[in-house]
Amino acid sequence: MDLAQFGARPDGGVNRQALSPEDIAGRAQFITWCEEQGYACSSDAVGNLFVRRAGTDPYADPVLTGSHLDSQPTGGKFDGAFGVLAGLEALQALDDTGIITRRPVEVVAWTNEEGSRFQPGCMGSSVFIGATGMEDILGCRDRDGVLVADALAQTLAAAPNLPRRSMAFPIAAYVECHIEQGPILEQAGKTIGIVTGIQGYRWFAVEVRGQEAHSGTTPRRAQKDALKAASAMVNALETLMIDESDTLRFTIGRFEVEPGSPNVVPGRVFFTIDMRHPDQAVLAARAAAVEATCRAAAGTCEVTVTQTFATPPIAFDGAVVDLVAETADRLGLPSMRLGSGAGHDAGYMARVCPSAMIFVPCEKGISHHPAEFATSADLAAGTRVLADMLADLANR
Ligand code: HGY
Ligand code: MN
Ligand code: MN
Repeated sequence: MDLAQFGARPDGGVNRQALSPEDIAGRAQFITWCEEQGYACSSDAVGNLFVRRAGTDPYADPVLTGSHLDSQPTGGKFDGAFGVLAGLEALQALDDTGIITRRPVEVVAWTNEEGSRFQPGCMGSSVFIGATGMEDILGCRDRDGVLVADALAQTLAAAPNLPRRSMAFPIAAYVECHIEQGPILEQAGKTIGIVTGIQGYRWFAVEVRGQEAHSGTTPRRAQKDALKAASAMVNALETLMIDESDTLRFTIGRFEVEPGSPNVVPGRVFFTIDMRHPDQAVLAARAAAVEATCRAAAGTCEVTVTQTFATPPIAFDGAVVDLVAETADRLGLPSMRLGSGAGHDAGYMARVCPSAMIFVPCEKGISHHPAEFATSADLAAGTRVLADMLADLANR
């Protein structure tokens, strides 16, 4: 609730977009809470924040938990924030119970998980593991033309005393708490989601270029109307993405028309594609047809289709997934296994260390919306599973 004040929206939601002044302020508050608890904070070159609780062996690979502090522009209080603060709560629980671990335990707040202001998403975690290069992201711009390089420099400069941390350091295991962002747990009456994996997803950026013209004087057969071409592409894509089983996900979240004047034939349209599926073969086959589908509907306009984000379906580590299940059982919490429809930083961590996620229900499955809500009891239950798992994993 306190963190939600940073970027608070009048409708109860949160707008704390990556590397924004609101994100910078929220990060500073989080660091203050950590330092008040006596933990050392550090940051790597892409702004990932690390909070370390020492173990008896300072050289042992740490166990990590965490999530992200950035939000969607019309986000909720819990997406990302829960996982970061659950990590801090778990560290405090280890302190309160006097549990000593061999391995250090660290909480991480990954930079720009959402990919809303700057694409791609999971920017901090994918750069950390080396799946994306710094040079690939520093030149990304937001809608106002602001570079990641500049917004990142401002973010790092706002916490000048944070020691720098290397990237890709070895990690023993990673566990992330997150709200489900779907209705499955609530409908099944379960408190804990034992997340088995994350579906694959692809993002595309499509630019359609026509010709501005006078809406009154230009014959329609001579017009190169980028909006009408883009609309034809959207309808053709909708047909391409038909799936009677309703497993395939397809969203056009951004659709910009230029110059946006009532009496000028649109000369340019930019739109985004977000498509997802748990089966790599289905995802790859549909994604492979996107460009041709757009070209076929372009008419007299030009079109450029760029894939901006691609991550395959991933399965989490069986032993860590089973530990989520065993811990929930031991704590007497009703649980079930499920896959994640939403993407998470854990998807990248799974490429470098044994990883898993703990879900808790959110009301009606609403997320990426100001009405996003989870109960204190469910959030506390997820945090208890996390604290138990961290104590266990950090003594292996
Ligand atoms: O897009 C996603 O799935 C994540 O919630 N950012
Ligand atoms: Mn999230
Ligand atoms: Mn999200």
